[in-house]
Amino acid sequence: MTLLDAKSYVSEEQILRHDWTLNEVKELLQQPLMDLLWQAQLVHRTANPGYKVQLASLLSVKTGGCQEDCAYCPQSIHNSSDVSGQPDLDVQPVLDRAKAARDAGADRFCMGWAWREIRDGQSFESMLAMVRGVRELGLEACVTAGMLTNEQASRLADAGLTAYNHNLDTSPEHYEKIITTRTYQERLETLHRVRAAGITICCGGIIGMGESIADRASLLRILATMSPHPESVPINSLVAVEGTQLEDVAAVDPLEMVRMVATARILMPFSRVRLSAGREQLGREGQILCLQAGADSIFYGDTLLTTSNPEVLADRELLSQAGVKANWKLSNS
Ligand code: SAM
Ligand code: DTB
Ligand code: SF4
Repeated sequence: MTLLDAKSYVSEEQILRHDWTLNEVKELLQQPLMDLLWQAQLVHRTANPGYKVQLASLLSVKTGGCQEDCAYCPQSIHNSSDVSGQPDLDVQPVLDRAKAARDAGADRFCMGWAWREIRDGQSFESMLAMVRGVRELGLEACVTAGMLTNEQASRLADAGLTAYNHNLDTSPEHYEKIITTRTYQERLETLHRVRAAGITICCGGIIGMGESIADRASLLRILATMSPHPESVPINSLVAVEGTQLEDVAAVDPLEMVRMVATARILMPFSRVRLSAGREQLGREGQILCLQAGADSIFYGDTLLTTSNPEVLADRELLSQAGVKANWKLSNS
């Protein structure tokens, strides 16, 4: 065992818990940064040896025109930045994009539909065909498309869906300031349906929407007391898009993202913590600190759903500067 082997300090049994209290989470979030980073490192290196970062590519299949009133979202019809106008993508172009993402080194392909809920019919049949096609390419497949029924969840599971993304976004206390057309409880019920169908859960939130530290802790506590933990936890920082209700909200300090990622890592040691929207505002050092704090996935490709994300070459450079392994290295080193 080497001097730097974290296993000499903590064991797997010690770090996996589902009974976190709000105060514990608040204390973790607010402790001196160096202590937080040290603790996150110990947990991360114990739970996820090898420091591998998963590259996930994202594609918006159905863009804009969404009935929900999420204050942050450019795809909501309630916001003046509604970005509708493009027709929904067909199955083959989506699979072509998935193949291109795989060839560039991604091993997860995430597809988004700006819907309040999935409806049965041609669009859902296409979604199932996309999931099957993405899986046949050897990629993990993730879908985010709002609420769903038990039957839809089980058909998605049969199609081979790896994960369903449905975020809680913020704390229950802050939630009504952000979304009024769908309740927190409905979100939790959707997550239960996904879990019951045997699909893994991708569930996280957004910081920088005017919430307090207690709100952040409250969101993290809800995620970390789920049993099992969500397998995937996206941490977004608000991309303040013109025309949305949150367009004028000031950008979060990059260290706030570092704290959020580190705390998520400590609370959910074995989950994939995804450094998601808002990386362009973080800068190189901010992103590297997030990777050090335990983020082990990024969205890879120059567009998220409707907003921009760092260029592929910039991300390869970033990971190599951080000394972190990702798939593209296999074919490029
Ligand atoms: N309509 C589906 C839903 O909300 O369940 C799926 C798509 S929705 C765009 C997926 C997630 O993207 C949201 O839950 C939110 O967390 C995140 N998101 C959307 N707009 C964002 C923004 N401007 N900044 C940061 N995250 C954002
Ligand atoms: C998640 O939590 N973040 C991604 C993914 N899940 C679907 C989406 C971020 C969207 C950012 C705003 C946009 O590009 O429209
Ligand atoms: Fe619709 Fe999802 Fe955007 Fe909310 S976040 S407005 S549900 S697309």
